[in-house]
Amino acid sequence: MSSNVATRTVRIGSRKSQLALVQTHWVQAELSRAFPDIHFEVSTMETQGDKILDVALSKIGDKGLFTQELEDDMLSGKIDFAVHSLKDLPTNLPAGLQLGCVTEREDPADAMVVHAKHKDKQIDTLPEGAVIGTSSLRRLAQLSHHFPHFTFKDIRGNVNTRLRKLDDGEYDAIILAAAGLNRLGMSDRIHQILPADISLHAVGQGALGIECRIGDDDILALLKVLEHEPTAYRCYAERAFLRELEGGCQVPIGVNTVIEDGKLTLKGIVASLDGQRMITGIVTGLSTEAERIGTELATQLRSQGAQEILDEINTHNRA
Ligand code: DPM
Repeated sequence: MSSNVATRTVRIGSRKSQLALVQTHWVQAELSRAFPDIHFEVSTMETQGDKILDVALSKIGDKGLFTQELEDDMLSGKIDFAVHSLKDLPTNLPAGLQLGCVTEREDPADAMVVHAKHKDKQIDTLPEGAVIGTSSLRRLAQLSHHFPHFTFKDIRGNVNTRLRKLDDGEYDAIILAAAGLNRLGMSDRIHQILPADISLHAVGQGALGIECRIGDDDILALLKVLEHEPTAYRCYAERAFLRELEGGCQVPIGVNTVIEDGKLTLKGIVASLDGQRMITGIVTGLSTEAERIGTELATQLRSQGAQEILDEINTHNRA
C-alpha cells in the first residue's frame, strides 16, 4: 500500500476523545512545522473502547480495544498513520502494521485526584473505607497491597467524565495518569503523584506511539522527526517485558525505567488482584539491548511464579 506523500496530503487517524485529539493535534502541528509543504489532515473515529462504557475494561477483552478501527483504516489505505497513547497499543500488532515512532514521554507516573473534602489528605492518610475509583487492574492490585482498608470501585469514561463523578461525590479519590491530566491542561487537579514504591506505571504510559504500515518508507521518514530515542528505548524494554509475559492492556503488570550513562534499568511487577502476592524484579543493561532486557525480566519473574498469577487472572476475566 503506497502512501499519499506524492500528493502532499497525509492523513492521520485519531480517536475522538479530547485527550486523543490534543495528542493528535500536537503531532499534526509538529509535522506541519517540519514539513510545511505537506498537508496533514486529521480524521477521527470511535473505537470499541469508546463505545462500551458500562462494562469493566477487563471484562471486554483487550485486543486492540482502542486501536482496531484505526488499524483497519490504515490497512485499507483510508489513513496513513494513527496516533495512540502508547499504553493502549497492544504489544503484538496486526500483520502489515508497525510501531513507526515513539514520542518524548510526559511524566509516566500515576496521580491521585481527591474530592474537595480530602484536600488536606495524602494517599496514606485517607480514611478507612475511602472509595477509590479506578478500572485498572494494575492500580487496583498495587493499591490493595499498600492500602487494604480502601474500597475500590470501577470508573469508566473519559477524563472529564471521571473528574465529574469524583466531584459529584461518587468517589473519595480517583487515580489517573499524570500525563493525561498534564496534556489536557489540568495539572492543577493532580493532588499527589504516586511514588514508584506505591504504584509502578503501565507499560508505555505517558508516551505516544505512532502506528503505520510496515515498509511505508515515506511515512516512516516523516515520523522520524518525532522520535525520542531515550523514550523509545525505555518503551521497547517495557513492551518486550509485557509481550513476553503475554499480558494485554488489562493486567496487573507495572514497570519503571531509567536510563543513566547509556544503561537502561527496567523494574517490573506482577501482582495478584488482591495485592497479596507481588512478584518484582530488576534488570540493567545497555539501552541498545532494550528488548533483551525486557524479555530477561519477564523470564526472571516467570521463574518466581508470575505466570500462575497471570493465568488465574485470565481465567477470572473470561468467567
Ligand atoms: C490502559 C489502562 C488505562 C488506560 C490500564 C492501566 C487506565 C484505565 C483506568 C492500558 N489504558 O493503566 O493499568 O484507570 O480505568 C488511558 C489513559 C491514558 C492512556 C488514562 C489513564 C492517558 C495517559 C497516557 C486508559 N490510556 O491512565 O488515566 O498517555 O499514558
